[in-house]
Amino acid sequence: MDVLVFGAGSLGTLAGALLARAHHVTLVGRDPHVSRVREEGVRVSGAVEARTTPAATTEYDGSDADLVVVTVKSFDTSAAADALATGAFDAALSLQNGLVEDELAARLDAPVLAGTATYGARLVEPGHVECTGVGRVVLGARGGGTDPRAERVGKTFRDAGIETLVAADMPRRRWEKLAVNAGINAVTALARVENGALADDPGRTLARRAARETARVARAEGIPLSNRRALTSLAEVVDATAANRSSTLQDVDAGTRTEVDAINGAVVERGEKHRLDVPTNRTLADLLRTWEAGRGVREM
Ligand code: KPL
Repeated sequence: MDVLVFGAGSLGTLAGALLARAHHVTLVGRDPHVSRVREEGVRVSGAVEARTTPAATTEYDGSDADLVVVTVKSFDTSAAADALATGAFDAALSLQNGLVEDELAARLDAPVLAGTATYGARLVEPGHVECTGVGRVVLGARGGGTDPRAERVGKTFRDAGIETLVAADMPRRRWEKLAVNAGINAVTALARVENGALADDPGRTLARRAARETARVARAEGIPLSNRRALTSLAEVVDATAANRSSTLQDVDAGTRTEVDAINGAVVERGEKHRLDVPTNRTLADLLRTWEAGRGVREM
């Protein structure tokens, strides 16, 4: 299989390096990371150990591939879609935070599958990614139901030794993941703590409030996500990723823009559509946006 991984951040690099155990992979990312990958390959350490040699480039040249896995930050989705529109793919899989698959699907001339990934990843230095926790990739048709292309992509991931489940209820799973991210990401970034700190109060209560509000908005959108399911999933992820620094905390550590608009911001926006007040998500979004504006990494 020819696989293009668009976005060589921590998760994209980990996915690309692991997929390269069984497939021909090209990583699209930024320097100095890409140059190091070209010279020395990728080193994966931590919960998974591997050294693989995917191809790597900073400029996607429009080459076709069997599969493109999109791992860019949510706010880079439309730019990624514009670049990818110059190529041809049998399928595209989004492994991004937020509910961004529809934006990809609107611009790409390829079937777009939805996915979630709970593998923990951290870029240690150019060419070196640490797998901080073996999770799972779950993927399937964007609108739910079965799709033979999802089965094929699932096999592509499993052939490379990646824990993967093909699911028929992706809309619910995407919202469940959004509830988990709404609970964990902003709180850990603002408090500068690992995910495990949310097992105890006061972080636990704050995270649960944000997740519960998200489940309420999901139900208003017609998605059958109970508060119970959202809170159980939140507790499970906090436990399974206790030692992780969330992707938002990693962004804050690096002084770069966060995905708050696609996480707590998206809950506020969808809530407004249904006249639902989501005060915890609103406060978390406002606090992180204030931090971004203060750092000059947010265009107001
Ligand atoms: O997706 C994540 C993230 O950090 O963005 C979780 C699941 C919270 C793991 O850290």
